[in-house]
Amino acid sequence: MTTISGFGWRRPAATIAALALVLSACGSDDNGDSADAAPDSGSSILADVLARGTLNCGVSGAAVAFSFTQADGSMAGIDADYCRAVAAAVFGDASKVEFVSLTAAERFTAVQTGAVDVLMRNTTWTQSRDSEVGMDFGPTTYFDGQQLMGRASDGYTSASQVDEVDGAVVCTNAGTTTETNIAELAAELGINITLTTFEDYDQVTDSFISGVCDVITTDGSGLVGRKAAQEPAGETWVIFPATPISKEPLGPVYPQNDSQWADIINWVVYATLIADEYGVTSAQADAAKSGNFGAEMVRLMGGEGELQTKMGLEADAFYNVISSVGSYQEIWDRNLTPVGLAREGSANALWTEGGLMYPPPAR
Ligand SMILES: N[C@@H](CCC(=O)N[C@@H](CS)C(=O)NCC(=O)O)C(=O)O
Repeated sequence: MTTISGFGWRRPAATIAALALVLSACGSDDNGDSADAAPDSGSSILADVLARGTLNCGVSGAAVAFSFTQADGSMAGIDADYCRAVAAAVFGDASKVEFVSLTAAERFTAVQTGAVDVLMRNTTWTQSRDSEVGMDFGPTTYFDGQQLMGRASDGYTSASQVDEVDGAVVCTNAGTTTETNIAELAAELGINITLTTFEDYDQVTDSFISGVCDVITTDGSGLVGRKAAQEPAGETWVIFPATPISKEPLGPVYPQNDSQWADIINWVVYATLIADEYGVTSAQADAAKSGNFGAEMVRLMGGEGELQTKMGLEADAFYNVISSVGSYQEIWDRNLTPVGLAREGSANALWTEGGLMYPPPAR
């Protein structure tokens, strides 16, 4: 049998107050279908964002390498950089982002109510979230998969299998695909685990370090990040099984039924991938605009045949994205390489290199 218990820890009220609304109490509802205040389907989020002068971008703030609040208060990570990329496209200024820190369980309400214009918070695209919750999903920015992490001193190795956690206290955060995946798998394998959920992943790793949790589980990238940041000296944390137990395609989420806004978010992501296809870096954005990398990059950078104005942006919107935030590879190198996440040979490689990253053509 799988038992589930929840801890009532919440983020400081000040963080949430920035939303200027009361977000739902959390629980473990993966679908987040408690909100019914979907934005007017006729509204233009782009017009609202331009009038406001900043992009409200939902992030975690506690997800190492994805969106992690630095000592100086700035936000670092691949998700944070995609917030900046959208701001660069909309305003020509990557700094015009208001980062809104959200727990996993809070995030969907924030999208549904329009408290954030876009959510970049290691969020998995699932059928229930896409169809039932009043949200739309953009292109995957990181193909992930769920794994577990235990202590080598408890006998876990990188070759360990999930049935080895029989009898263990397994911890994760509430409101995630993670908790439903592991509960379902434990039942299928016929093993007994005590599944304990916390509001925030800081609580999960703290409880792992203190010994309350025998094993923790989340997206593999999150485990790699936490291991890099928090593994105590003299202890070895082991990630297993080698093949993840689930598919976790992570990417942007935005309020549904605003086609223009969806196009903008989607093509910001594609622009970083197309630049990557041509090997164009931020330092080469001017050369790309001048034609050194061919006609598709000229269009994308705002030159002849540009298509950005058709989606309500300035012609040089994606030039601003690439010159200030960079290509997908540069975003990867800045955020994911330092914690040891390798792109080569993974699903996150370009399609030309055996991966799944396949942006549509800019024409
Ligand atoms: N991808 C999964 C899990 C997302 C998730 O919450 N991941 C953890 C581990 S990387 C996290 O973001 N922790 C940071 C936090 O709780 O703020 C989902 O969409 O449900």
